[in-house]
Amino acid sequence: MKMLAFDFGASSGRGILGELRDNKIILHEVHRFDNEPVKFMNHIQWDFLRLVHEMKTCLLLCKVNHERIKSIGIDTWGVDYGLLDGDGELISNPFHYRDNRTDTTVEACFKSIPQDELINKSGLHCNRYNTIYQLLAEKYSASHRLLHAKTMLLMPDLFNYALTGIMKAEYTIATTTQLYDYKKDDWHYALIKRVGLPTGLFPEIIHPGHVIGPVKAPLREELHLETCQVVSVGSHDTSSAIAAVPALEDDFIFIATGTWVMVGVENEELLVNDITKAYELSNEGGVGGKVNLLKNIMGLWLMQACRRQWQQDGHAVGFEDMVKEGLEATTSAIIYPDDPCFYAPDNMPNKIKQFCQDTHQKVPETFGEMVRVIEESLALCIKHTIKGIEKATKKAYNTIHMFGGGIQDPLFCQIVANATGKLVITGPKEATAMGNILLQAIGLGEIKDIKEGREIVRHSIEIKKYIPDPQADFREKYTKYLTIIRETS
Ligand code: LRH
Repeated sequence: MKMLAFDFGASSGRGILGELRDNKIILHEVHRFDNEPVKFMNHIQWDFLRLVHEMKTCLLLCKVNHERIKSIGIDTWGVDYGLLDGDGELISNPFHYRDNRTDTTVEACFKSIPQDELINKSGLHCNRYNTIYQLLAEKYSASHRLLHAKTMLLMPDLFNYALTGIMKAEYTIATTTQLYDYKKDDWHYALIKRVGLPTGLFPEIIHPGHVIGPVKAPLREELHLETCQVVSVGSHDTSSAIAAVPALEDDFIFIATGTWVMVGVENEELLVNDITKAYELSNEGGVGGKVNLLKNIMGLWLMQACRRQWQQDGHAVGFEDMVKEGLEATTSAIIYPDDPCFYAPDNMPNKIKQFCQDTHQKVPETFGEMVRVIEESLALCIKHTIKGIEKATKKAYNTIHMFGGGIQDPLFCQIVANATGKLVITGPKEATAMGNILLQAIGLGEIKDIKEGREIVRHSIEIKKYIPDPQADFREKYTKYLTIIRETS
């Protein structure tokens, strides 16, 4: 019997079967699908029913292949949610965090609670996409969805509900809302009241490794499934991925790479001070009782959005071509990857060119130069964030563990090693699915804890090392990066 991980990312999703055998974790991808948001009437929303359909397709594929599933775990990207009415029906498709409805609600929120106090209370940097600002957008919207809403379920909780009919809020994903109270391990009801949101919306919080309940009977009958339990994992994809870091040591820097790049460390508890605020660090719920101190950086989204634009312009360019061209190119230009101008999906190459022009730099012209600008700027942002983390935690870290889809780009891994001057250890590529499976195994009592899980990962994957190239000198570029962030913020 195997465990099934559903890992929904912001551009694609996967259903992956996993099993533990001979102290190894073995994964088998059953189904991969696109997760394309839909722009309709000026808003960007997720096609939730399509995603449920993909989940059912995956379960049917398992059936056809005679796979027996003992449990299912679901993880997704952070912050987004669906609202359910009193009958438990979904009121609308969930909105995409890149939708522009939070353009004004961040400032509106700070009128109820000053930014600094909000950070102190929630432990999170005020990212414009956090759930709190999205819920405030609901409150001010003429659609009055909040008036009809009885329950808010974050995306993984919504999928768990679709499978089991049970409404719970998993801890790691709840912490991405900016409405969670670390002191009480509960929703921050005082904060919720203070910003004028209904306190009844928020379901009971559960932790990773908790058996939520069986797949509900009608769905089992529809799909001819045997009884199978749904287990809460690190429902926030970042937290599941960190569970699968093949680290021996307790103190390491992690870099989760994908649409977003998350750079951080695992701490025992919440850490909020002037340094964490200056470096825009957030405390997000981790697995095994940890709190991840990290910065969410715009990430490979910049590459994905460039590629989309180039394809629309008639160039059949794939990621491998981009990496190849980047290897051969050089650039002196640098962007601040987290600049708000790069947030929305429209014409990314033009926006990057505009940024370089506005900051009086040489504008990248070729695909290769563009790739260099993106990857070197991301690496400099990572370097800066690590400096902030080291100052905030008063620790020095020697090793970086890098995992997720971005490690398929050796150019990026080497640039990160060169820019930070630290050893970069890569793997696993499918860290999120692996962490998801490990947390199911913990929930089912098959392995003891995260430490044991990480040892299993070490036995199971090929680890690659990138040593900083002593010839690569990023000092001048880092000074330029610091000037750019000063001038553009
Ligand atoms: C990465 C991620 C990140 C942010 C974003 C919206 O997948 O979860 O941590 O919350 O999605």
